[in-house]
Amino acid sequence: MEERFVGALIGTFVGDALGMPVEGWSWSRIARELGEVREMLPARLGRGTYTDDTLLMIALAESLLANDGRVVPEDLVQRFRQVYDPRRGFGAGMHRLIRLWEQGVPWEQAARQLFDGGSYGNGAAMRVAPVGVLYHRDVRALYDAAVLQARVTHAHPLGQQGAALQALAVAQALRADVNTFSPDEFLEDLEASLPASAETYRRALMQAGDLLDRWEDRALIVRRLGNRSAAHRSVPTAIYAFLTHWHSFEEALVYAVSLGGDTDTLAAMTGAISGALHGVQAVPSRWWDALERGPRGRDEVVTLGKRIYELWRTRGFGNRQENASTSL
Ligand code: RVK
Ligand code: MG
Ligand code: MG
Repeated sequence: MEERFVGALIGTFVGDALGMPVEGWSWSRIARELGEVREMLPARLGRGTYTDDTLLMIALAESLLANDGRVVPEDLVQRFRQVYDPRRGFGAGMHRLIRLWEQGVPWEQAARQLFDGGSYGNGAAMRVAPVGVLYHRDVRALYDAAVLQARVTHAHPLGQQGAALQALAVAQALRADVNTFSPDEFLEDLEASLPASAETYRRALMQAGDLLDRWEDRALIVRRLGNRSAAHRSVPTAIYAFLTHWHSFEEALVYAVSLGGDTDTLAAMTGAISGALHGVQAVPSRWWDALERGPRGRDEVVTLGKRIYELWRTRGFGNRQENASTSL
């Protein structure tokens, strides 16, 4: 179990690092110029370095640990500000939020000022793995915690529901038995966990189910499920990449990157789910060796995963959050 907690966090990191060098490339350009991405490629900050996906996941994990497992929006704001580093490729919304927070704008108000009705980017989903593992035994509490951590940056319901769906997928993979795993059952259970309001995601998951044997037709998958940074056009895609390659952490990530577009985030989300199923030992050693170390590096992420596991084990997580909201 501890290896699977760590696997979800490290899975985010590995996917982020693997996908980042080709972020923004089309699937056809990746196919034409590289064939596939199966190795950690050279990158601006070095091979195996991560971007905002992992940095914000680390901040969320640290915040949960500092607050006894609860999501505390004001604490998250402080930690997001502390880790913010423009070299790590943040989304446009995040750059603006940092400035609004600096000006003293309260977090709920600041998040509503982004785009039209708040961001529906995948930024709240890409970082959510720590919530998925900590709350994996209580779907209601998990949903509320995932939504609350999303609201800090993503005021649009699609951004919040996407984060909740990704957390549900991580939790379900953590609970699954690899020996009896069934992609169809996984999808059915996931759909059943969604509230009625998450209609966009329910439809996307049904679509993903219909396409399970069509994964080699990348043009079709990208057209139907999406590969950009809108949450509803990437979270279902990441779940799809996991499901069509559920037997192998490596194959799932290589496939997620092969879809092009928001490759670091697609692979980070696929990696979190696959890592929760297979555990950290499923990370190929050549990828493991390449991962960035030092402050907030690989070994610290492992420690965070272990500490969240300890928190879950000793505190028996499953209690409802007091200040949670299901008003989507
Ligand atoms: C750079 C219209 C909207 C929207 C709305 C679009 C990093 C915008 C990570 C926006 C991830 C983008 C990604 C991402 C994480 C969102 N109307 N368009 N209401 N809401 N968008 O900026 O943290 O890569 O084009 O809030 O969610 O690796 O720029 O950032 O790939 O989605 O950024 O949303 O993104 P943001 P985020
Ligand atoms: Mg990124
Ligand atoms: Mg990205």
